[in-house]
Amino acid sequence: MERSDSHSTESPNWWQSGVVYQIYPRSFADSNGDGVGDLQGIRSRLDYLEWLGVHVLWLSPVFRSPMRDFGYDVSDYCDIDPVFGTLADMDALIADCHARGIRLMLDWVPNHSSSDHPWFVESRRDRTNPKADWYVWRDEPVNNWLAAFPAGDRAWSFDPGREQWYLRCFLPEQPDLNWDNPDVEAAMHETLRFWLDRGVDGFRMDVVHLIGKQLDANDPDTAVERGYSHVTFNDVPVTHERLRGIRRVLDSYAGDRACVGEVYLLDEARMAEYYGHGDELQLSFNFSFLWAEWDAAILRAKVLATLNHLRPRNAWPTWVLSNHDVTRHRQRYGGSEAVARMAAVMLLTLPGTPFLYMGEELGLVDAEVPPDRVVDVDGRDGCRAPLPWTPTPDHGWPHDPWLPFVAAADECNVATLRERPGSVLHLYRDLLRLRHEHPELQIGEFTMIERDDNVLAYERSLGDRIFTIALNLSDSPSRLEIASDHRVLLATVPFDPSMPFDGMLPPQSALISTGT
Ligand code: TEU
Repeated sequence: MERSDSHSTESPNWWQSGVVYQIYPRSFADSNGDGVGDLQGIRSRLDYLEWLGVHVLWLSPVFRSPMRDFGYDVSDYCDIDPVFGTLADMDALIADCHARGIRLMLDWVPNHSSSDHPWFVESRRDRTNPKADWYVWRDEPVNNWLAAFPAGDRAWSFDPGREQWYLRCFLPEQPDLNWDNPDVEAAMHETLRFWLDRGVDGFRMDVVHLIGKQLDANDPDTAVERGYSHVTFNDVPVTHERLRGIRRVLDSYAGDRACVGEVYLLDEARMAEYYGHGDELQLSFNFSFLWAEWDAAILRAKVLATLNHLRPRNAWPTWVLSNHDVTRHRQRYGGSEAVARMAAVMLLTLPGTPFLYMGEELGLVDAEVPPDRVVDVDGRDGCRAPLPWTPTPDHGWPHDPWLPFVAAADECNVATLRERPGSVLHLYRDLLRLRHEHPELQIGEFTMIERDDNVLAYERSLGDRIFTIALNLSDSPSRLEIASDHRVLLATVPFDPSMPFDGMLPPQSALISTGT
């Protein structure tokens, strides 16, 4: 058994002990019947989220936007898009969440704005206006970088007005802000203050590792030939200085305001740098883990690599398997409900903060989106399908939603699964409750149990109390060495809680046992 203790902490912060639930607002709940989810819709469903037991909400962007990237193209950082509601609705949502003890994080998009943002409208007018240097303008492209989308595009677009090229690591309508300009940095800090003053608890920060760039550094030719975008290569020292500036803004507020960065680097060592020395991001996503195969040896290696790089920095890990950009993990892992259940046990018991993506608690896979209903430039519509609330044909949506429902919505919906004890929804709820009740599962030491088969097993402990978590990813039963006083607390297959645990793990199952 190799010990690989995570650091523990006596009184964890909310962003360490909590579980974050990502809402993609367009697809969560529609209050006004326009087919798009909105803030009042979220307010009306807080009972459900409280019943489920999540403690933190992260909303994908709800700011004013022409929606070419469905909100990740912001035209006003300090207002709510009318499709989602009003500033008053946001104030009411913040108040409602806080009244229930739920924290609220918004999604801040610092690398680029919309081309409709007044800053860019002014910047592109000519080469001498006051905002001329707020975006990245050059007489010609100065590197070989590719944009994230449309796939294969150069990261530079020509503007016929200025007769110059501007950098855009995403759509042409998402010009990159020039963070080398201190006025841009100050203006972006103001946008944070705007929301912090209104009481939000923190931010998810979109591609935040892109706010520093070295324009004269080309990406590897081989990567460009294969069509890889610049996003996963961008990693330069100046970004860290800027993250410290952002952190100072957060820390100037009372109430433990926090951020989680979307650091899209597929390498744990480089990702770990973005925590700084307790003075940059409090949390960073871990995409290397998200993209790992469903294989015990691979998952074990990814977990240990993550902890090995974060532990020396006293940095707190995050675990995420699904979000609004990727095929849902149930589908990526082969599609069975057994796998969805095992993944839930893992996600909610690893040492660090778990991020759930709305609908994974229903065991959703992606929707099939017919070609005439495709709206996203990067093929991401399937994981953004509307959340089915009821088994009725409208699935609780007052109007046909903007994207089709998942095929299994008649079965996989909130109302049906809530009424069914033992459903995957109840499993998530039981896991959240167990985690909430037992500090061992939040801040306990972590010890990996080394094995040479397709079983992922580890312990979480505080003092004498030990929780053993085991996932048998194989198709045959497997035995776990276990102390004789262990009892099963939770399992993804039926079990008898009154019986001592004999150590046998059924195939394709996961369990949590405890003893002293
Ligand atoms: O995603 C960053 C990112 O790298 C993705 O574009 C990813 O490469 C792609 O989705 C894979 O298909 C963030 C947001 O999460 C995403 O929704 C935005 O489109 C993007 O930034 C631009 O803001």
